[in-house]
Amino acid sequence: MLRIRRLLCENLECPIGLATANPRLSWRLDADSSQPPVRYQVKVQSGPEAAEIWDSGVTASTDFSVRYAGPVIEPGERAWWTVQVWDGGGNSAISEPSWWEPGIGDWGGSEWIGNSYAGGPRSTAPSPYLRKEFHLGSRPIRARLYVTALGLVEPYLNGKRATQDEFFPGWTDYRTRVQYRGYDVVELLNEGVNCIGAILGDGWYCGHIEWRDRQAYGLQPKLRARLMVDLADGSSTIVDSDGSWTTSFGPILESDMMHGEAYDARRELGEWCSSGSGKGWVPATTFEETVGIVPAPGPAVRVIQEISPIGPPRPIPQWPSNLWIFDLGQNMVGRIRIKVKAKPGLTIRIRCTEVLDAKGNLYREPLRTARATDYYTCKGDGEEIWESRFTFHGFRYVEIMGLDNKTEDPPAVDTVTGVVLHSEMVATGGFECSDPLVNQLQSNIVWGQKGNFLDVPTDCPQRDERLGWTGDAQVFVRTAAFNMDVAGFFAKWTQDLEDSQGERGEIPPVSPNTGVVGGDGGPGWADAFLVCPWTIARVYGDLDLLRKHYESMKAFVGWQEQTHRDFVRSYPGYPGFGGFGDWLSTNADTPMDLIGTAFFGYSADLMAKIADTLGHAEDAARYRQLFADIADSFRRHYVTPEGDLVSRTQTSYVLALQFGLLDEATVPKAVDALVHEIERRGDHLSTGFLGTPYLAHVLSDHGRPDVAFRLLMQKTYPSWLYPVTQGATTIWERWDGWTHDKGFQDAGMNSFNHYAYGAIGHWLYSRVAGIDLAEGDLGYRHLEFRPHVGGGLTHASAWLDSVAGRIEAGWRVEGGRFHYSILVPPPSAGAVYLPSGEVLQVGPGRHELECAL
Ligand code: RAM
Repeated sequence: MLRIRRLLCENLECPIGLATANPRLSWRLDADSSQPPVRYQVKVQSGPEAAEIWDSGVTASTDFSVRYAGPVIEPGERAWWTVQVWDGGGNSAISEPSWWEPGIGDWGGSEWIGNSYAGGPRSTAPSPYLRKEFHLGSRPIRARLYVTALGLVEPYLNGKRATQDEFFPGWTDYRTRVQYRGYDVVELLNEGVNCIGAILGDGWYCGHIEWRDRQAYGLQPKLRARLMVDLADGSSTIVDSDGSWTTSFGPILESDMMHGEAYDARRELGEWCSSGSGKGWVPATTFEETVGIVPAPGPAVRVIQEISPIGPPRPIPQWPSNLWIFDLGQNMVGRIRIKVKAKPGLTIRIRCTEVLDAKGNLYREPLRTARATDYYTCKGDGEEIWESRFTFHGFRYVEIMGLDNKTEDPPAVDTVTGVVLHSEMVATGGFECSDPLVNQLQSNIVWGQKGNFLDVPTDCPQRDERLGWTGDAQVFVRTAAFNMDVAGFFAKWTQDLEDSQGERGEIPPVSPNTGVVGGDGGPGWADAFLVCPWTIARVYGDLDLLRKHYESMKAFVGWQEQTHRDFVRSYPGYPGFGGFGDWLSTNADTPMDLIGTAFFGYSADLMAKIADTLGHAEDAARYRQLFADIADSFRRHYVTPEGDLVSRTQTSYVLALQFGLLDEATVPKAVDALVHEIERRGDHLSTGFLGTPYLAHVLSDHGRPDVAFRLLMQKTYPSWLYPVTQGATTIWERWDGWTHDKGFQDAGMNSFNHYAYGAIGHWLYSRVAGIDLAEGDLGYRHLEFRPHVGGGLTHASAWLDSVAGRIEAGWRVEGGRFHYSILVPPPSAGAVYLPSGEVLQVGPGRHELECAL
């Protein structure tokens, strides 16, 4: 049986607003036969029942995508499409219809509008409300709201939210571009008087970002909107944001991403977005802005799930009323919803942290200047349910102040709910094994991803930072692409990277650029500009991202070509940034220039592969030569005549081996030296952000999976499982964020939700369970199954809904024999590297294999 699921248009489900008139339409197959797809046909119509406007024709191909090449679709018109697929066994399936709509290029008479009051760099302003009434002469039959904001916006029509998107329109460098989306809002409109409204928030645009004052990009939030309505009488109406709108402040006294939201329910505006309301509102202010408005290429942020406290709250006795601490049992990112009953005018203070201190109080120091505090002032008219709108926190523990419950009468468990928010990404993979601590590690990795993929990939979600740190993202992207479908998410962020590129080609340490942390990000950070899109292209088989950014990627390598000295990067006096080194390594400093040169080699190698993939043979040859020159230089500078490295840190060996910088004779020596260095530390790693992601790979790929497993199963720090043994539910920034002997690490930098070290997830999927892409493969057509047994595990398995279809790999050890069950999707084939050393070629379908151990 063949079934088609998930129809995507440019990585999005049913988008309204696209940057191209010829979008790439793609589909995913479920197949329980092993017959590969052999033909497809995509048909596009102007309505579910309407005439056909384009037909790809029956195309002999195993591809899962095609670029639309039909007539131009006009804004507001919906192109409906279906795909039919035939497999080699004569089965065929037709998809359910899906659709897309182009956006608008022309924002007509709409203007940027907002409230004139902006607060200052250190004083916040309330969140403005905006509204306008308009009349529709007959029944609306089609209506689209195109909307964006500098800041954040929650758009309304006739008192109802026009979308469930959150933190919209996300974070871009607002000096360059801001994203918009279109929404189908016909159901929200009616004949006669209607009202359009919006609530604006500061967001990344003018609230606090990182550790700086407010107003990094602009002074106050602004709305831009176009509502286009077709009516039953054949006429149409456009409602633009302009000076005819009115504005007022309401209950949101302040809302800041770092500091929290203050809401006075007594100031609620009632039915502010319905006809006849809005008395006393003042005209909106119009603003001139030059920012480019572009369709959002990635998924929207949504409420994804809710978490209830694991038990009744614990009191912290205090006069005049107790504090109550709720434990959600999971470190999470999002909002706090409260349900309270209190006197009018009573203010509830809601604070949160990731961890508690030794006395059981909130441990707030690691938040640095982020107050992460919400205030809710009650109306006092019965049960009140509230959650913030424009702020998010990273937390497990929630402290409520203001309730007058006595110690023996705690507030109900459902006084607090954790509302999890992140960019909407479908779960595509899972890993599970016989060790509960490793399973918890996998869960922590996934929660690190949930917590830090809120429109941009951030280092951490809680303290006054939350930046798109390039290094962190590049080490984690491969793991992320196992756990969830991140194609759209990284397509968007790759654009952010390009936007932040400097004139000389350099890529900064954070993106979007905040204007402060600019310049060159240095080795292992700036390289995200190659690593991320290359990873996305490999995993999703989509070359468009590479094509789109190819010239800018070349410019990035060009900058390194201009600044090296004898192919060494980050030498003393280097004109760029020497780098952050092997950030947060443990008593093991790897020289900057060694790291720099290794990453320069990696860049050249990636660029050669990218050029090859895109068919730019000359470029590819040039980059291959560059790689050879760098590797040669690396050997001259960093390999001793005896064949050891001049720097004997684990990271030095790991980078040299991982990036293929050593000659054949040196490789075994480097592996031995690496193992020796690990054993010298009692089977502990000393690697930081740059060495850790490759450490286990290097060991298992050079015949020492045993050592990799010893590191994986290590329970004393530094190790992956140490935090797990301490009850961690997310990945910590530091191996020793908290230890029995020393307590908490330096509060100046001690996040408990930092996904970087979660990059071990890639190894769990690809070297423990064994699912990986073969070298040179795009989109899981050529698989490699490389299961490794060790660590006392008796079974391990993983699944992946790849673009080629479902892949599974699971093993168990029984009576000294290794049993391996794998599923290869219909269009793919693979090689299985059994632990016995045997290599088998497999085709589509389920295979049960076994060997002696
Ligand atoms: C820290 C960030 C991030 C890291 C940089 C170098 O402040 O949290 O994880 O990439 O520094």
